[in-house]
Amino acid sequence: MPSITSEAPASTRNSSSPLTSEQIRIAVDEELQRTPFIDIHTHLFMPSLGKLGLWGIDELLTYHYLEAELFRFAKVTPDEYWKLTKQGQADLIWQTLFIQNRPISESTRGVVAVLKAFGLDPSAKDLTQAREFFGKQEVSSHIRRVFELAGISEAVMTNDPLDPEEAPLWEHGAEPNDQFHAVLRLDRILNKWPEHWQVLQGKGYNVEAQLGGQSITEVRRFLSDWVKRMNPVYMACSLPDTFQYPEDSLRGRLLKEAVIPSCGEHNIPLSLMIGPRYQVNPAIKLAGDAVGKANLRALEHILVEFPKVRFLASILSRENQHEFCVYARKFANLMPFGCWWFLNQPSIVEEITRERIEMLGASFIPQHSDARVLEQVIYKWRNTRRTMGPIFTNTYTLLAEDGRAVTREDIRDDIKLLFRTNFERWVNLRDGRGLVSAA
Ligand code: FIX
Ligand code: ZN
Repeated sequence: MPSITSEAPASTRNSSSPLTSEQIRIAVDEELQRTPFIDIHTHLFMPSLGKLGLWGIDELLTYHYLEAELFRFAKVTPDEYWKLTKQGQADLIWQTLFIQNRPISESTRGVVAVLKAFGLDPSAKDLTQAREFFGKQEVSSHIRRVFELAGISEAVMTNDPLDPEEAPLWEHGAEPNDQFHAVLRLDRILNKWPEHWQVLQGKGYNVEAQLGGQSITEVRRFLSDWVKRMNPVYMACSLPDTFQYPEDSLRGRLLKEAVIPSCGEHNIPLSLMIGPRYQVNPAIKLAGDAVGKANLRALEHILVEFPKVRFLASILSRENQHEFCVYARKFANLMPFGCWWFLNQPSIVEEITRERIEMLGASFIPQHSDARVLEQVIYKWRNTRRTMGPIFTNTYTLLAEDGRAVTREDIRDDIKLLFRTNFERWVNLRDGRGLVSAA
């Protein structure tokens, strides 16, 4: 597994001379390999958040993507599966998807790539060797090694201020880590206010079930308190495929009157992740979510109403991607990111990325991993680099054919823009300049 080298490849010495199409291909692959990416959306956790952080072979195998695939092959019912121990579940998935059948799906092949990256046997008849290896790892040094193998410098987390396990860790002062950035995730507030308003009330915020009285002011105070506590690079929420805006609803009011104004006040973006059809099959738990085509007029109305607020957005349905790309041409305060979840398949990543380059140039963020288990970043970013190589080679070959000489510097600068600087600027990370003036 190539790791990120600091020294530039020998052929970079003439980085400003025009490249032939074969040299373009080599330069693209080398610059993709040597540029450390920022992983802008994951479910990974910094070491001080303890057991929330998942890693090792049993967690890799019981990933909800693989659980969904297990139920297609094995006779086991979900009820029977959930009664197994974590190791029992992992053993069943290994035997079913990796021994009795061939690991040819994106997610099963990913586990093969991770085992290979650590020199473990991807054809082992059981998990003894893998469990022994991961059992010996110390989490902080393991994280550094995994990030190096994945070619990422840092990962952006998903942090839920209303998660009963996570919130106390922050309230007691979770130690920051320079390889992780926090995100204030607001699904419980925006999508499940009826079930959660009393948690805020119990923490001293004077809020009400129907958002009466001081509720909006108090939600904004809650958000400000958590911005101070977490120092998030952005706020985020996932919204269903049925999401409408404006909407005369608790969610509509919370977005319009509290969350988006708070992002403007704190000069941080709001990430809108639109399109899941939640829990179409609750029996398989996290694996039970599906996808639906969203009405992107909702996104359009938000962008028009809040021109001074910066938005990140990822849309889950493949059928929404073209209009999503057109919206990014209309609104400079919209930063499209990633090929999310069911879109993170090479065949679809290629289609989406090519149309984004054709319509947006290098003014978007091509990918995030959405990793839930630490070592997944190794295969998710390996696959991204493998898919992006031919796309960028084609892009620069066309530019050279149409008459503009292409240098290695051009390629390096665009890869850095796409996988680092666009995000750094958007969230004012380090000395980034916002691409859109702040509120
Ligand atoms: O809302 C989200 O952050 C989604 O990415 C997750 O809920 C989803 O389960 C996932 O991990 C997809 O890759
Ligand atoms: Zn996610």
